[in-house]
Amino acid sequence: MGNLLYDRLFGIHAGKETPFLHLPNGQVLTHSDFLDMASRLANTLIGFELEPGQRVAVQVEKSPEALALFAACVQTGLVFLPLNTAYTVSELSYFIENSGAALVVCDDVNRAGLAPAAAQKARLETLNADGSGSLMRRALGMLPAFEPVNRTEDDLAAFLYTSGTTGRSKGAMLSQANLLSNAETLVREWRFTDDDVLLHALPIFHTHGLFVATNVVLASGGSMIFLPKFDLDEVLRHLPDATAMMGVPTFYTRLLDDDRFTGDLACHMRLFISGSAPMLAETHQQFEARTGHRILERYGMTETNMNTSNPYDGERRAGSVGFPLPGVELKVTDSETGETLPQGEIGMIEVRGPNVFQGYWEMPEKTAAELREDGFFITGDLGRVDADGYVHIVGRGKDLIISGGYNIYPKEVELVLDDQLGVLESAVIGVPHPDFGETVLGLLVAEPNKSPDLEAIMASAQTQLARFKHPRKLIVLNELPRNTMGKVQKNALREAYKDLFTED
Ligand code: MCA
Ligand code: AMP
Repeated sequence: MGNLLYDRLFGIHAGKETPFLHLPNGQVLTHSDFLDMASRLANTLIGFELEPGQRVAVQVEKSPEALALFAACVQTGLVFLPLNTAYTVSELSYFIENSGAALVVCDDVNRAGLAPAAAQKARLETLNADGSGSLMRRALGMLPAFEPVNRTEDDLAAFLYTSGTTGRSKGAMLSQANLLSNAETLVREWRFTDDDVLLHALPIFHTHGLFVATNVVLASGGSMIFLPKFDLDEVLRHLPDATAMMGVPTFYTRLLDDDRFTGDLACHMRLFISGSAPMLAETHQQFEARTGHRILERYGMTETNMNTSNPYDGERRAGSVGFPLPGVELKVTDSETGETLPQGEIGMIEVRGPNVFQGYWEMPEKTAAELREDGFFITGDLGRVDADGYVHIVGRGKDLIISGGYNIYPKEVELVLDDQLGVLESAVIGVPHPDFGETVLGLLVAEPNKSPDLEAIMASAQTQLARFKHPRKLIVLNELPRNTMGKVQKNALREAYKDLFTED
């Protein structure tokens, strides 16, 4: 039967002494070095007597070892569950519990905090940014060879948690075929080859940095300049050695805000790709004026990997996310009836294809609400298809904020704010922000004759919510605007505060 995902992403590089990871300290790991590391880890995982299909929850800093752990999970048939390093212990406890993870891997500094959550059922190992920790200590004593466990294409390879409108995160189940089909399509569409060197400054706990960036490089046999995070100085320093870069719009606006980012510095590059959040047409135009490059914008989701992309050869249209990828069907429907709308009209974007996930872990009702029986996934994004077939995202049917490429569901933040002393109710909205695109604004109504302590509220939010979800500002209002049905009019609030962070 074999293990196709392993074979096509990793196995094909066995024995290859060409570079895979260029690290900022000058060290280079070849494909062969990387596979040795992955195999040692695979032997370690098997030694823990884990069974294929069990989940491995991983909250660690970006490192070659962290990436090798993904490869080791594919090799052993374990389901890789990467988690944002910004998540608090309270958020992590939910993911560990909900996924029923059999193994939790975290940084040594978080070990004590996570021990109670893991204690019930999961084994706890550590992996630190420098590769130290209990997991690699064990792996170093293992053989650098491992025969991949048999898996079918429908077997699960990863869970990625994505928040929901009710405030409860859902585990999106991704199969081997979901990941592989998308990676191979993107290699072809974006013309990646083994000559490419990708400047990789994204986190590797989300679709963008892991399944788009890393898998595309693995499937094409190229290499990556593997930076721990987006640091402007480091990105500028390494740009001359790269051929391609992928990033969220914030990467591009930060580059444009710096005079050191010149046309000369970018002229040798083959490709700049943007996604995860809307890129302003203005950014697209400024980038072209500065560098002569038209950024290639694409559109995806955790549940679907990539759905659409601007063309490599044809016109890359500012403000558009391009065409459906080969194999992906896209339609625009009436949100109420589900009927397909005439071309050009705005409606709900739905997609179907080998990229679409298998459902939400142990949430059949939520799966049924978003994934139709005929295979179309209801994205929650509102869009239209123009006369030339380009897809435009014009808004969101879901109450979602995207800050610097990270998603925040207002409900989750509202639940925390509503709980605070002196707070009667709250509304959380996204407002424009010059650096992050959007940012979180919390609007509070006080209980009668109370004045909430805003500093204490922020401090309390810190213990419960990841930093990127924190309201950048809290404002106390007399009341929230409501429609005749009693529903809070978030559009009116967004309009009222739209200039809060963008006015000079
Ligand atoms: C960091 N902070 C943030 C964010 N990132 N706050 C809001 N939104 C954020 N995105 C916090 C920091 O903790 C810090 O807190 C303060 O804001 C300022 O940090 P700064 O140094 O400016 O931030 P940074 O560390 O430079 O990070 C900004 C970033 C990063 C480079 C834009 O957020 C990033 O790499 N984003 C990429 C996210 C991504 O990969 N998304 C893909 C999701 P304090 O002030 O307290 O120190 S996958 C997806 O969406 C789909 C599938 C798709 O289509 O790709
Ligand atoms: P996530 O849940 O992190 O996978 O985020 C997916 C969401 O990000 C999509 O549903 C869109 O709302 C948004 N998104 C991703 N790429 C783009 C893009 N190029 N333009 C606009 N929105 C995007």
